[in-house]
Order: sequence, then C-alpha cells, then structure tokens
Amino acid sequence: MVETNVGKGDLFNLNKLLAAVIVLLFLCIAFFSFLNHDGAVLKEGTLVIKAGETGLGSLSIADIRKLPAVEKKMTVHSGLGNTESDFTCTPLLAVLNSIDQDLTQKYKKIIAKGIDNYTSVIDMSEVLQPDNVYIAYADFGKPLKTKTGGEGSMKIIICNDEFGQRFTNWLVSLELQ
Ligand SMILES: Nc1nc2c(c(=O)[nH]1)N[C@H]1C(S)=C(S)[C@@H](COP(=O)(O)O)O[C@H]1N2
Ligand SMILES: [Mo]
Repeated sequence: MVETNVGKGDLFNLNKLLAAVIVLLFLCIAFFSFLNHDGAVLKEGTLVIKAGETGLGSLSIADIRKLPAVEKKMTVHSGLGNTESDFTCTPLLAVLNSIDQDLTQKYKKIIAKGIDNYTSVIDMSEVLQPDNVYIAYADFGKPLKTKTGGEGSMKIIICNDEFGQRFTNWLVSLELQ
C-alpha cells in the first residue's frame, strides 16, 4: 500500500517535470525565432535606414550605384598595418537626401551597424562636412566582399578618421537618432 503511494507520487513529479521541460522548450523556440526574425530582415547588400523602430527606407547596392560616385584613394592605418585602398563610394549625405531632404535637420547622429552587430556612431555634423563620410561598395573596381567572402557588401568610410575603427564593414543598417 505504502509502496504504491510512493510510486504514484514519483509519476506525478515526473509529469510535472516533463511539463516544465516542454514549457521551457517552447519559450526557447519563441525566443530564438524572435531573434531570427530580426536577423532575417538585415542582410548584406541591402542598407536599411530607420529612426527607432520606424523604417525610413531600404537601399540595395544597385540603388546606391545610381547616386553620384566618387573615387577615394586612401591609406588606412589599422592594427594590421597600413592598407592601400581605392574605394568607389557615394557621400552618405547623398544617400540620406535620396530618401528625404529633411533627415539631416531632423536627426543628430547615426548609428551604423554591420552584419556582425559591430556599431559605430557618426555625428550628423560629420555627415554634413564636405568630403568626409562615404558609403563604399567597391575597392580597386571590385565589389566589396561580404563577411562570408561573397560578392557585394557596403562599408562606411570616414576620411577624417586616421585609424579605421569607425569604418563599419559589412554595413546593413543606419539608425538615425
Ligand atoms: N563590421 C565591422 N566593422 C569593423 C570592425 C568589426 O569588427 N566589424 N572592426 C573595426 C576595426 S577595430 C578596424 S581597425 C577596422 C579594420 O578594417 P579592415 O577590416 O577593413 O581592414 O575595421 C573596423 N570596422
Ligand atoms: Mo582596430
């Protein structure tokens, strides 16, 4: 009699444990699909421009190629040494103006983000300086490589930054603040 009661109690606890594990698994699935949803929207070769959660526009490299192009030869001093570059790029100001001429007045700074979630902050005053902030899409005439080595990526270059830390590679989004 006593043994049967103990057995029932164990079974009840096992069911409770099982239910808890299943609920936990569901929560994990919900959490990761939420993360994945956000990641799926951002992909290399497309630049999403937003203000907070509001999307202002989305531009492909083809869209950016239609804007006035500038060739920028430069030497970037990074941790690995000096790298010679000959970027094909377009001023970030032209990119913002192609969406809405008022953006530079409405917002104070820009958070640039790479596919690896690397972020750098650019002040709007820097964007308004002539010959300073560009979006590059080719180097020595060749499309920039994606993080995974594919073709077609974008990069922020800031001419007044001597060391390329804020040169956001694999650019996927600009958040205006
Ligand atoms: N997306 C992304 N951009 C980045 C980084 C990074 O880790 N991720 N590192 C920065 C740093 S610290 C440096 S020195 C330069 C290196 O430039 P390179 O990788 O183009 O040579 O990239 C900058 N841009
Ligand atoms: Mo660096």
